[in-house]
Amino acid sequence: MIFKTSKLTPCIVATLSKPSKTAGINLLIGLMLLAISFSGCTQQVPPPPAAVGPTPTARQLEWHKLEQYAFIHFTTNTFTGKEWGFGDESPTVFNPTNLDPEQWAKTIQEAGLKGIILTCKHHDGFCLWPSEYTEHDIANSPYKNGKGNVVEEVYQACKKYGLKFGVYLSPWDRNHPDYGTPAYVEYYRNQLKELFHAYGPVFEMWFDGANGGDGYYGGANEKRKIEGATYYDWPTTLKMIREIEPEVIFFSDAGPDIRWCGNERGFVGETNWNTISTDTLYAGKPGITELLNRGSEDGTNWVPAEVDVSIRPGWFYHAHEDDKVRSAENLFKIYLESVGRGSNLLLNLPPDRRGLIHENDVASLRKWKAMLDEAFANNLAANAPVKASATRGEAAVYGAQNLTDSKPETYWTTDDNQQTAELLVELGQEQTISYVLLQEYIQLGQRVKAFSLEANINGTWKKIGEATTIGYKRIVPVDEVKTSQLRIRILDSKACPVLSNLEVY
Ligand code: FUL
Repeated sequence: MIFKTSKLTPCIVATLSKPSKTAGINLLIGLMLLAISFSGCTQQVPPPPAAVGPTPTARQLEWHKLEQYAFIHFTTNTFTGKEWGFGDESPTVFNPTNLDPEQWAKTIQEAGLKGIILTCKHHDGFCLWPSEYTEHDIANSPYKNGKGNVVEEVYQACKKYGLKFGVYLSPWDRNHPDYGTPAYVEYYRNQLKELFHAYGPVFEMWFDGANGGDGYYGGANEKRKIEGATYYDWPTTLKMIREIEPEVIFFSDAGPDIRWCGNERGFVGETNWNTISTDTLYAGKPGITELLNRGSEDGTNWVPAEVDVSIRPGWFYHAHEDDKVRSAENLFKIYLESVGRGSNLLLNLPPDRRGLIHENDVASLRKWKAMLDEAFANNLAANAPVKASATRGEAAVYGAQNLTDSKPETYWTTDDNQQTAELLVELGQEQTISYVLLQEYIQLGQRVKAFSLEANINGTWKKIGEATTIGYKRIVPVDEVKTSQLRIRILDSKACPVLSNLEVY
């Protein structure tokens, strides 16, 4: 493979130079253009590659950048020991003795997580804010003598610690007498309006397809089945919310903005396409977990996966699980298999009966953060020279140097007909490497299907890692080696590869 450097640099300088505010610089640019035209520089920089398949919306792009944030499961279940409250729990059981959402926010912020999604209402129907539309809420609890509002407190704590705020409002409501009828959908929409008018911006709204059937339902104590595909009339509900909060990201199994990863164990597929075809999907549809976990290469919609997982076996706090908190090592593995495979991580941290994130959870989070900071402290490829076997139009604007310039808006790409290529990275001196991080310029679609990584060990290229898809981000743990040269081989791609970033640790 021959590694070429660009021969069009002067033309590109002229093409890329922005008009300057100062006359002196204007004159300089004028002189350069004149010199270039005299030197016979006639070659044109080719236009960027056309997008391939679906591409992310602006709000999805912003969501990708968050990478990881926290889930908070907190309700009457915390006090009854249940995971799914039946809906007949008295609001009087909700009585945290030392509730401190600022402790949650501080812990979460220090762990490097970027936001909180709060269970404003779980399946039991109990509302953490005083809702105008039900008596099954915090106003009828002893907390602050019925004057409390946990949603408000969490919202304010998020603001204070620079975190995004998100809403989980369970569609399945085992308390409400009207559940299963159109009147309940009206109730659900009223509550959404209540929340979205009171709090904003809301970065994400989370709703799931869980429906176990039986419940209290205002005393009926019976099983109620709904038609998952149609009952909630989601398009109308989502349109209503978007009018109040245009930038909100909607999560559900099937999107529309982001999808479930198909399990609650903390990983997305080794192959992870951001695309699926949503036309036949709906939240709670049986038999779709594998599809959600991997996405589909030829999917017609950009619906990236979110990995939701709890730091404990349950979603809610149970004292008997205090010694079952995930270790920092386990959280690190989850990070690599979620964020490291191009998904976002939604890590659940359930507050205890005091209303605090338990000491054991805090200790694990701190250790995990320290592990992440250590593993990804020193990017050995920052500003490293990179040569590509091919560059689009041989133009520097598309050159491999863009991979190590720390600018997410620049990228390396090849001519359209090229679906394989190689990149040679000079690390300068022998370095021990453990991880290679790659990012595609997903504004032009997800492309790469397979790649391998090789290290030059005493003049011989040794394969140290391989993976399939890249997407927003891919972190490949490689066989630890000492090397000064790394080779990235793009083995297959839907169309010409377009990569924006390369880091080595
Ligand atoms: C599921 C729910 O049934 C669980 O209780 C939990 O809230 C989890 C995040 O989503 O669908």
